[in-house]
Amino acid sequence: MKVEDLARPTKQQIAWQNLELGFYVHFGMNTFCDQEWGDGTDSPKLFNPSSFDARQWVKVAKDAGYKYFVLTAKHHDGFCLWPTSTTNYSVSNSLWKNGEGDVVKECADACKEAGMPFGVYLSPWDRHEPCYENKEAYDDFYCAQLTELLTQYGPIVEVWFDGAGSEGREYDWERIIGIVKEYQPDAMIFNMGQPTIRWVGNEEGVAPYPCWNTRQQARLSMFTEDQVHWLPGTPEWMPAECDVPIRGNHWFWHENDEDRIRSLDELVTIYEKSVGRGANLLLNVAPDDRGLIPDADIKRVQELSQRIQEKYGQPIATTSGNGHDIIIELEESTDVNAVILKEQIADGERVREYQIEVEQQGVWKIIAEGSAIGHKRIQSFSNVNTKKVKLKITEAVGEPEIIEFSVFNTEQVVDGV
Ligand code: FUL
Repeated sequence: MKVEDLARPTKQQIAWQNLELGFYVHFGMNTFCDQEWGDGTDSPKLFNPSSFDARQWVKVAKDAGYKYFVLTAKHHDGFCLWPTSTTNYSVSNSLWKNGEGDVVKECADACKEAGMPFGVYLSPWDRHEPCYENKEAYDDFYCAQLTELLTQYGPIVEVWFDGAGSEGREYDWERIIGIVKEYQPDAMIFNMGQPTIRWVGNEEGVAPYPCWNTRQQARLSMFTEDQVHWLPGTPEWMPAECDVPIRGNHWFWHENDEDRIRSLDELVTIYEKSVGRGANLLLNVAPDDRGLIPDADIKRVQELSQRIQEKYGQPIATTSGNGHDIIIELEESTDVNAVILKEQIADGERVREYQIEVEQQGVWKIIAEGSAIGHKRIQSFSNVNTKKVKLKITEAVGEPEIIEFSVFNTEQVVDGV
């Protein structure tokens, strides 16, 4: 392959990849019905959070270092969290705020105040809407909903098109994508139509390695092995997003369910296997039926952010540069056990194979190897004592451009963090 043939990101994709960590919020009718997939028959009167506070949600995210926020404006049950003109099945018919409330607006406003990019999830599959059976009528309906969301709530960072339930169903993607491009041209489009970002292929928060930033192997949903059918003009460069709920297999809140909260170690591993493999991590933390994120989830979110800081907040040494061999010389012999690598993705994924070497008694020794670097690669290895660490790129397309090569000892407790 020639360097000019490498796929390259748009500046919007680069900006999105730099966000790395997203906060996903599943909230809606299911929150009040102890279920994950409502069938669209639950009464809107059931939606009635007693202490709803979108600012609390955004604060939890912001304080823990999340850089974007995605809300389920409508899940598969069809219940809309904003006062839409398209259906009565919405907050307008609930008891919450006497039907005057708007969850989407409160989230968008809280995000704006916090400087947090805001995104929306709008399920194509709709189990409530009677016109879902009629393709043309539902395309109109869905496009009207999307237009409301993309025109009334300020800038949107990402539109999350969930493939679940839509296996085998055709929507008017040309028209849907046209709406996104018209009203939110900078928004990322998740996995359907003419996407700019793709689903990683599981709900465990784990990217395979290597996770090249190209379109191969994308799938529509958990329920089919089929690849997604995308419109012509879909870009070659297509970074992955790893979505995962903090409570195992539960996207929505359920009572007495705290024992599903993933352990800190599991979450750290998820971070290392998502962000550490060049994907974004979209961690779902669900508010309860009061409309608040429960303390137990907040505690775990905070612990995770602290652990990430402790491990990767402060490198022993860092450098950058172009070429096939990049060496870091430490001030003294030190125990090291991890590196972070980043390449200049604007110029494509040039690195195809690399090794990490350390010098011991004047001899270079290979201690780790890999292929993709892309936006970010976190790689751990057994503790090794050395004064010199080398990134040796053994296969590349064109000249490698490394914008970060950092060395860590992740077992060392960093003062003051
Ligand atoms: C899936 C859905 O079916 C789940 O309920 C959840 O919304 C997840 C993010 O995507 O496809």
